[in-house]
Amino acid sequence: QSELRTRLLQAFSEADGEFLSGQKLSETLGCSRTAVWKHIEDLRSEGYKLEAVRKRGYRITRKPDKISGNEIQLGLKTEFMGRHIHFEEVVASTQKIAHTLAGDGALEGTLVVADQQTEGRGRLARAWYSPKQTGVWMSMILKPEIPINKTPQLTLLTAVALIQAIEDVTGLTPEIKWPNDILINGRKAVGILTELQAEADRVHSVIIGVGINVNHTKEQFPEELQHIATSLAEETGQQIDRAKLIQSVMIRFEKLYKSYLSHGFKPVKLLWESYAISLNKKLIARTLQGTLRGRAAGIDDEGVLLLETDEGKLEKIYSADIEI
Ligand code: BT5
Repeated sequence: QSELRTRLLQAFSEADGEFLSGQKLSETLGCSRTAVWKHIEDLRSEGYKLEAVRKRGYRITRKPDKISGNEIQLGLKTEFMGRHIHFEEVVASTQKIAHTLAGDGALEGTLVVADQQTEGRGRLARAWYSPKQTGVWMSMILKPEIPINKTPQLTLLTAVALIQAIEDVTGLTPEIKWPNDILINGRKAVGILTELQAEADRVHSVIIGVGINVNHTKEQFPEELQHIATSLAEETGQQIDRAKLIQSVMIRFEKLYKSYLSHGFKPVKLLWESYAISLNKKLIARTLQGTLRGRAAGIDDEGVLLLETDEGKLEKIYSADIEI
C-alpha cells in the first residue's frame, strides 16, 4: 500500500507539473483506476491540492505545509537515502525508533523523521530540544561494511553533507566545530549523534541522528539555549521548507557516502577541514578523563582530533566538548 503511494508521488514528481491521466497512472502503478482515485483522495485529505481535468487527468498544484513522509519523498532523487521513510508526528526520540527498525532488518538509507520529539537526546544522555513544527528531527540507518574504529568518520561526513545541504537551501555557510556541532555566526544550529549496533568487530548498523533548528524564532528557544542556539530562519530571516531541506540532505549525504565507500575518508576529510573553525585555534577539550588545553592541529585519517597541548604534546581526542 505505502509502496504504491511512493510510486504515485514519484510519478507526479517525474511529470513535473504536467497532467497524468487516470489510465496512465493505473498502468504505471499496476492497479485499478478506482485504486488510483482512492489514493488521490487520500493525498487530498492530507493537504495536497490536486487539480483534476476531464480527459487530461491529475496534477499536484500544492504540497501541504506540514512535514510528512510523502512530502519528503515527492521529488526525492536518490538511490537509497530516504527511499524508505518512517514518519511520525510525535515520538520520544527518532533514535529509539531507528534502533528498533535497524534491529528488525531495515534497509540501508531508511529514514526516521518526526515533527516533534519529547525526549530528543544529545551525547552523554543530554537533552535535545525538539519542539513541533519548527525543526528537522531525524535518524538515518546505514549499514556500511567498515570496522568499528572508522565509524566516527561518518559523523564528520554527515557534518559536511549537512553544511552543503544548508548552503544549497539557504545560501548560508555554516561552520563545523569538531566533532558534531554545526554553527552559524557562532551559535549551534545543528547537532549530530552517531550511535552503533555492533558486535565484537562487526558493525551491524550505524544510526545517525540529526537535529536541525529550522524555523524557530529566538524567543521560541528556552532561555538557557537562547545565547548558544540559533535556527536557519533566524539567520536568513525566512521560513525554510523542511521537506526540501531533508531532500537536500539526503542527496548530499548519498553522494558523499558513496564516494566515501569507494574512495575512503580522504576526500571527505579535505572538505571537512575546509569548513572547520576549530583548526589551528586555541581550545579547551573537556573529555570524560579530564580537561586538555592546546591548539587543534587537525584531524587524523580516522577522524580523531589531534590536539597539541600547551606542553607541546600531541594528544588524540576521541570524544570531548570543545570550547574555543
Ligand atoms: C548533539 O548533542 O548535538 C546531538 C543532537 C542530536 C539530536 C538529534 S534529533 C534527531 C535524533 N533523535 C534524537 O533523540 N537525537 C537526534 P550534544 O553535543 O551532546 O549537545 C547537546 C547540548 O546542545 C545540550 O546539552 C544543550 O546545551 C544544547 N542543545 C539542546 N537542544 C538544542 C537545540 N535544539 N539547538 C541547539 N543546542 C541545543
